[in-house]
Amino acid sequence: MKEREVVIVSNRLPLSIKHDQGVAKARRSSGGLVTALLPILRDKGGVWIGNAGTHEDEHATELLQQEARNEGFACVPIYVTEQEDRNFYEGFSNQVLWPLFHDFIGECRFEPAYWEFYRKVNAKFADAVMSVYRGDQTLWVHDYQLMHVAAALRERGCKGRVAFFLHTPFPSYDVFAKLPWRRDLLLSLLQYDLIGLQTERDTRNLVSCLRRLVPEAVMTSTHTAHHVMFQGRRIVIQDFPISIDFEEFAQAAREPEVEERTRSIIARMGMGQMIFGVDRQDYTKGIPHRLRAYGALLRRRPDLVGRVRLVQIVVPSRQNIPGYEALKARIEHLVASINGEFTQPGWVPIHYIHRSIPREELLALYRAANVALVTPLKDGMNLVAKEFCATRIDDHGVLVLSEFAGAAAEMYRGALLVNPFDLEGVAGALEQALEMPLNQQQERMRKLRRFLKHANVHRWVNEFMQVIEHVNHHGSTRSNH
Ligand code: GDG
Repeated sequence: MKEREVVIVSNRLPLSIKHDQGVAKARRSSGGLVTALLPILRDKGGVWIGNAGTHEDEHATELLQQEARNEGFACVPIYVTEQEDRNFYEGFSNQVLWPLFHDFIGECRFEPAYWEFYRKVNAKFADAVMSVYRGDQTLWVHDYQLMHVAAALRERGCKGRVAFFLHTPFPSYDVFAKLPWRRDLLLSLLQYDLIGLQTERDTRNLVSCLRRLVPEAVMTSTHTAHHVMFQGRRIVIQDFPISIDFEEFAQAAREPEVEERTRSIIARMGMGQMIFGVDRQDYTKGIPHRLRAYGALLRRRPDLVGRVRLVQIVVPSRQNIPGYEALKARIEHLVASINGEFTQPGWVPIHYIHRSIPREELLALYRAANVALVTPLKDGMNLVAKEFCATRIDDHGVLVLSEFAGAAAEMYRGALLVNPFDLEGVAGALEQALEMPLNQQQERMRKLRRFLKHANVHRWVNEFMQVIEHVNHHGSTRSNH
């Protein structure tokens, strides 16, 4: 039997236009999702649909399509207007769904126009899907920006398999219930045949929201999945914890350039130890809490002054959205105040880098760190935690991980789990990590690496694809699922 082709739909295309000395060029973006999905598109054949990230432009379309062909797949770029971008992306996606799904109700702006544009732009994505849809492809839509695409597809007569994966957490009923369009959004979601979430916590939350808000849906559960019968269709809800390309990271960590940069970082650190953090500039990542916990550590352990450093990278993100700039000011105020309190000639406690760094430098920092400090207040998964372990080919280093990151559900045996709101608790875990004997570090790191080697992103894609393949056009699955 010929394999079904795949259509991937995500907010952004895995390609972008860069200007090199005034000449526009299309480049493939790096990132785990792209690495994981490209082999599937190449093997089965398929199309990637997403926002081009530029203004509508025939030349851009040509460049993007040419570059996609070079990479072995096809693409359909979508162009959104400034007004659509403001209301759909900056508005509903990032000032309603993103904060709500991360329990930041105070950051939510429930503007009716946002919801209207969200559906309108999701319908634009659905139109692009219909332009390539022949009735037999598997459609796989990604993330919180596109929860309404299946509903728009159904309105356009699409009866095929449509799957969705949410990269963020799904909140508990008490939080979700604040959304003015709570039932409408769930009804949109129920137009998918398969809804994949990061963790069991998220599937449980979605199921309990459905129970309360869509009581006419009939729910049953097996040990692997939840099934919802709704309007004569069966929808599958299942957790698929996303991962990274473990082998690729482990191999890249061995590259001579990374080795060289690692040696150079360690040499510059002298005899001291290094704690490392890297995050997008986002209030969900808990950067101010982390800085305060590190300050608390230095205050309670004056002997560490001069002997430990925190290297914190903050990558600028979503700068047009209120709240993100204020966060930058808050972080910088804390860095200045902690550095002001503890700096000594020749030693600065926090090395703060506010920009993105090249991948080789990131890998070298992972390798040179004694401790990775990954303390989001809430996170769908958190790939940094997994990347840190994959690059530790020496089996050294300690991962201090927030219990509110999806990754904690899988990595709790090897990491030191913390509540990021408990500053003294995080300071205590840092002390434990900095003092952990090498043999204990190795024991923990080996456990984590063994797990990640197996639970890698290729397995994630294959498992997801297998479940979609078993979901029939009416959304039911074969009895073995
Ligand atoms: C969403 C969910 C979920 C970061 N700084 C640099 C850099 N990075 C790379 C990291 C990592 C990625 O960015 C960040 O991934 P996360 O998973 O930590 O976070 P989100 O961007 O919020 O992603 C999240 C994920 O989707 C996947 O489902 O895990 O919960 O929020 O890969 O390495 N890369 C380079 N330079 C940097 O400065 N080269």
